[in-house]
Amino acid sequence: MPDGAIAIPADLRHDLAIAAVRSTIVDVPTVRRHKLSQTSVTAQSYVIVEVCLANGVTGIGEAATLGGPRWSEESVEAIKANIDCYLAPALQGLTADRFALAGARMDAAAKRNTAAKAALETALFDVVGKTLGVPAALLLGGVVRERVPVLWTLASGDAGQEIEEAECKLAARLHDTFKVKIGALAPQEDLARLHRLAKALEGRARLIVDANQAWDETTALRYLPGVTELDVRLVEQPLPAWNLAGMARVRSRTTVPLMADECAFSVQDMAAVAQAAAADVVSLKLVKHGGLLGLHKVAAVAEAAGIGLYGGCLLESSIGAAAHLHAFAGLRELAWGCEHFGPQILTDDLATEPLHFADFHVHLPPGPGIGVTIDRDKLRRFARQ
Ligand code: MUC
Ligand code: MG
Repeated sequence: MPDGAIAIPADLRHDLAIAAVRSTIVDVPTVRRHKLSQTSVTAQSYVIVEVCLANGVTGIGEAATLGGPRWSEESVEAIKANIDCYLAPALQGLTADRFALAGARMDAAAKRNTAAKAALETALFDVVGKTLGVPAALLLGGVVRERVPVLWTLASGDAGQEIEEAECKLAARLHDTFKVKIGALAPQEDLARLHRLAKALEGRARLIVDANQAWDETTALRYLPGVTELDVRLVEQPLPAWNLAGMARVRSRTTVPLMADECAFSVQDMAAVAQAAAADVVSLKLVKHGGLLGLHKVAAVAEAAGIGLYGGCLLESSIGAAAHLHAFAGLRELAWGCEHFGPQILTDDLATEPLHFADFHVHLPPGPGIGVTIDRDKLRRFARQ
């Protein structure tokens, strides 16, 4: 038995031996163009990771991207190459239950590459959960919540279309909070667009905005008072990720809470955001924190600094969204809800059973592991040739 291994029954240790790792790039169309300040997509590309054990059980994970290497530096082509050439080989000889050791081995094999690492760690939690018959959330410490309020993102850039879309989501009781992507238009155009949305939805829905790093400090100080007047509840990453001092100065001069997204990947990043007093809330995402364990560590650093928690996404399919819900399930607080609308913006689902959205919440999928199963026909259909 490897040194330091805990004494689990020999047959289970054999069962949990990692036999193979497979990675597949998939491209799934979206129902409409999704525009951010620095990219725009009409399809979502993921790397689906499968970890196969000696006992024949397979676990799944998903690495999401948004517009190739434009939201962050990872692209599906690079994610697949680094999984196949560096990260999967680093797991050789391990049993799938060695989550923390797997993370250490992957960190030794590759710097950052957090989306790739998160997909592999998710697959480990999924395959161990499916082998033991327990949910991943239980392996992480147990479930505090079985459902999370979930918002929808308005990102066509056309206020008329966005009002119509929001009305449909409200009528279906799917979403009553909307995140508006700003920064692709000139600030005054975005403010006019926000004004139309706020007026149309007044009293029936809440708005937050995400500039995806598009504004500089002067622009933020000039236009945030107008955003605040429209009762926008949260402003996400208005400044570039490197500018924590600027975020802190903007935060000290406006009343709307700021949320850290692209500036908060590692626990060290989170500590720096706290140290700089640069944000009131942080967006938690597996693609940033390298896995479920890393997400919980970043959440702990934020909690220690009195920074609120928000369940972020990168337009994951039901596979990646389920993984997030298992990570979010055990957080003591998740005061700002989540944004896992991804399965609904895709034209098709990669899981055999789509996630359950009802009463403005998304529900933790029941069942072992991450609670969902890959639909092999869809995996073949959307696999990149
Ligand atoms: C981001 O920056 O938040 C999350 C929702 C969305 O529309 O874009 C993503 C990325
Ligand atoms: Mg964001």
